[in-house]
Amino acid sequence: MKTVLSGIQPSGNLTLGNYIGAIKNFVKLQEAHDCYFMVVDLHAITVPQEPSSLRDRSESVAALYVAAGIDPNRANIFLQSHVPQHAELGWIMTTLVNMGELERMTQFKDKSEGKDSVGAGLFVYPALMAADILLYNANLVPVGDDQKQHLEITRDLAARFNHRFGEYFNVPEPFIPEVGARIMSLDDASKKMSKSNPVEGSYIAMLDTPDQIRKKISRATTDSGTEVVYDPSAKPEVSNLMSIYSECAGVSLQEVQARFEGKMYGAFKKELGEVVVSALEPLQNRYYEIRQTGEIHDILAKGAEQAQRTATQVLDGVKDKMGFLAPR
Ligand code: AQP
Repeated sequence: MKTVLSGIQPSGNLTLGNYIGAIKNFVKLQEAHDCYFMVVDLHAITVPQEPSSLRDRSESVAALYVAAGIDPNRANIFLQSHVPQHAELGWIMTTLVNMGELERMTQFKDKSEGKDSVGAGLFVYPALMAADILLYNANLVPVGDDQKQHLEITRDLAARFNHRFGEYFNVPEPFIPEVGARIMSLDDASKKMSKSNPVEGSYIAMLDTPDQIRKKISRATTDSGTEVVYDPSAKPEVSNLMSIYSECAGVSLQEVQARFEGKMYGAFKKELGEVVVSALEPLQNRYYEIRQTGEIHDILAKGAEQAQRTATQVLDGVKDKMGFLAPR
């Protein structure tokens, strides 16, 4: 059975982009794989976080996983900081990665742009991400399009380690969905929808109320045309909304186009609002139940315990291969 690993940062309110590009695939993958789904809180602190919101959001992301259909009896759900081996292997990977490789990362360029002071953690983020994946010897990593470059570094580091110290790691493959790998911002289709965007109207949060969802969609930027046609280069905004429709209603893009032939943007947006509300409502109800019962803490404790078992074994092997003297 193949091992799958992925994670989401508790760095804001999870968006429809995180749901479509990541969580929906996690749910599918758990059926036939050995899965590790983390809340990557150590990654979240690469940009400043307010302690009480970090705590609340970490619990919230884990509860959203379960509410969306990740079954804690099938997949390991845990917080990255509950498995200290991530930080330790992260350091080891930092010593294997080159500055030049890190300098090429577009996420670093985007997130550091215009800032006077940027933490070194943001720069070495890909080394920690490589550690996350290699710690479980994962074969498959479900990610959105935006994480492809980081996964490429992970593959290089796995191969570099194997070359230098002897065959040990699997070289992991990305698992990128064909539709929905990059859901774009509602106010600017040249940027991806992002939970840390300060403009609230730019994203739909998984926990937005029905009214907020309808309002945000009705205000989403569209071109001056009228036809609901899928053409990402000529009509990026409408095409993005069509991808959202397709993913939330479970129909193909061709079908979306056929449904709205001869109709105007207004009618399309109105129906899209309802489709998104219907997709998120059951998940939201389940989410609030989970938060109330507090069951998530037991789920996280069990997930961390299982994850630590594998992580300890893999990390011990790494240290042995590298020549660390084992404690007696
Ligand atoms: N807009 C998106 N479309 C498709 N997939 C997306 N993902 C994120 N945004 C989109 C996927 O969600 C997973 C978790 O992402 P992350 O929390 O590690 O950070 P990110 O990729 O940087 O996502 P955000 O929402 O933009 O977070 P912030 O604003 O905190 O940086 C990944 O699999 C990602 O591909």
